[in-house]
Amino acid sequence: MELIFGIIKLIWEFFWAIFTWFNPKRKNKRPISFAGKTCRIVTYGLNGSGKTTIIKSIISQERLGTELPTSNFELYEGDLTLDIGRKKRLKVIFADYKGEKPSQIVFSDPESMVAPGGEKLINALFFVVDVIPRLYRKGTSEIVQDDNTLVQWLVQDFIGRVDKRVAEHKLYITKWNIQLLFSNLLSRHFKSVRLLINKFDILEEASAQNLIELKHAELENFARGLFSDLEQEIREACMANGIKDFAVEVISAKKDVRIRGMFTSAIQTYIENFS
Ligand SMILES: Nc1nc2c(ncn2[C@@H]2O[C@H](COP(=O)(O)OP(=O)(O)OP(=O)(O)O)[C@@H](O)[C@H]2O)c(=O)[nH]1
Ligand SMILES: [Mg+2]
Repeated sequence: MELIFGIIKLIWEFFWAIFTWFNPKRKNKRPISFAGKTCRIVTYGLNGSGKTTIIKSIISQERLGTELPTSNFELYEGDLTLDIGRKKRLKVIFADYKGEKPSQIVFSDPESMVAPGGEKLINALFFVVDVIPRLYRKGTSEIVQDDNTLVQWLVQDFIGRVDKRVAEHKLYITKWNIQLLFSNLLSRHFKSVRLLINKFDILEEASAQNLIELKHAELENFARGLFSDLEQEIREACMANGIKDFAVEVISAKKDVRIRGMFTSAIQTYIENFS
């Protein structure tokens, strides 16, 4: 039975190829067929930068408890419906490395990210940075959840605290770490890289309350400017490794701002492979 279906599929592909060859205008209308395909994404960034929040806001799904090869990372899996002209379903797997030791990402390859022969299957890499660290209530291990408290804390010494956090990211995501990461993830599947500047809502809130001198229209440039040298390092690494799809996005994972658009753009190259 499978053989018959295989032959029918081949015949169909053959005639479709001839049809589209003589009808270039119709070529773009061919349905995208990545049913059964899986997009694999790795997140990389300092602890507290928002990697898990970004993943959860994309897939809106609780953590899978089934595949945890080591304690270094967690895997999240989701079936997404994308609106790309027409609605399409896609499976996505995120490898969420805890932002403690860069070596974890290099030496720990979950099975679902590697083909049986050892070929890496990762399609995209998200670097995640932010402007404010995870805060704990004084003298406790209780995490501050209230965003207004975060805003108030940040504006007490806005430039000093933002600069300190940005410097931490730059110590964590160095030119050499980027190279190490790329050499570890590189394969014919690896096509897209993003630098995600997260927690933009904190800057927006500080500006809205007139707690900082930046106007709303200036905020995005300000956020990008903080990481411009990191952006350049990543861009150069992409060029050196033949990765054409690199972009910077200023987002707010917790508020689900620009997340879906960012994600759709980040997997566009992956989707095109199946067009
Ligand atoms: N205000 C605000 N807070 C955010 C945003 N994204 C994440 N957070 C908060 O930042 C903290 C850290 O987020 P996580 O998603 O746990 O960060 P992580 O990068 O996974 O951290 P590790 O697992 O320790 O590496 C949490 O308290 C989140 O609620 C955001 O866009 N805005
Ligand atoms: Mg996390």
